[in-house]
Amino acid sequence: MDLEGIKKLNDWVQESDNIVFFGGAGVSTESGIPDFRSVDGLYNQKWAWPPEEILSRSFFERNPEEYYRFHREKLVIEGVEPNRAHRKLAELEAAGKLRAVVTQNIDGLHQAAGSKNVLELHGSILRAYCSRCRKPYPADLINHGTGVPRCGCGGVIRPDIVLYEEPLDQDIMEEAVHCISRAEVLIVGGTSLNVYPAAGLIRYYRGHRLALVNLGATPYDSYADLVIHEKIGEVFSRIAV
Ligand code: CNA
Repeated sequence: MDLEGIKKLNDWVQESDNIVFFGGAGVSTESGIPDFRSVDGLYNQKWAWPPEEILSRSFFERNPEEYYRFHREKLVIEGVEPNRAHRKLAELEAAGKLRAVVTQNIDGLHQAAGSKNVLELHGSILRAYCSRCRKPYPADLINHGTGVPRCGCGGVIRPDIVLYEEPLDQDIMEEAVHCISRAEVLIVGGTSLNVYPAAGLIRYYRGHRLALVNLGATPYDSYADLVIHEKIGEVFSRIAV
């Protein structure tokens, strides 16, 4: 355990009331949701197409049946609960120390833990809408139904997530840039920093307290002021509020 690194991170957290967290799939692996790139992640499982192809806009339009088979089997995981990382982040926000959670995750676990200001760059599988008339639908309909769910207007109902080949929501991106560029401490965790444009958000940080908490190495390790290669839940369990 990198106790020295964790102590430094804890000191930074104690000294600041302007912390921003930016995270990805690795934040939820300790809740039992596989990430994409770890050895037992989605990219290393057998499936007829690579996940990034199934999760693309053109695939969804071409083959919604297969998309939904993957969606229900792999994206919807029953009975998951927030872990120590989600809960500590919510506590830090409630204590007035953390300004925002910027996440690439689509699982809603930050909100389930009590976080309020969550910027979901890639949307959420807990919301759905018609791809033709944009009427909102309860997520249960897509996550637990069978076949391809359709709206009364005939359009296919889709999850409110950003598929590959689709742009990110500009308002959410701008708010994320706003928070990150003004943050005193930026904690980046549980993300391989391989998926753009989200990964590029780190470049907007202007401070000198950028901490990277990730199991594996990332392309930004040399860019950070502190790198901790440990499980994020373990690390946050050692951070005081
Ligand atoms: P990724 O590319 O799968 O990378 C995850 C990173 O987390 C890897 O570098 C791992 O080493 C690291 N990691 C795994 N477990 C832990 C842990 N316990 N503690 C610390 N680090 C850990 O995922 P990214 O988020 O970087 O990629 C972005 C994609 C993945 C986004 O589009 C997400 O929507 C998508 N995704 C989301 C979820 C989810 O919502 N929970 C799950 C799987 C994929």
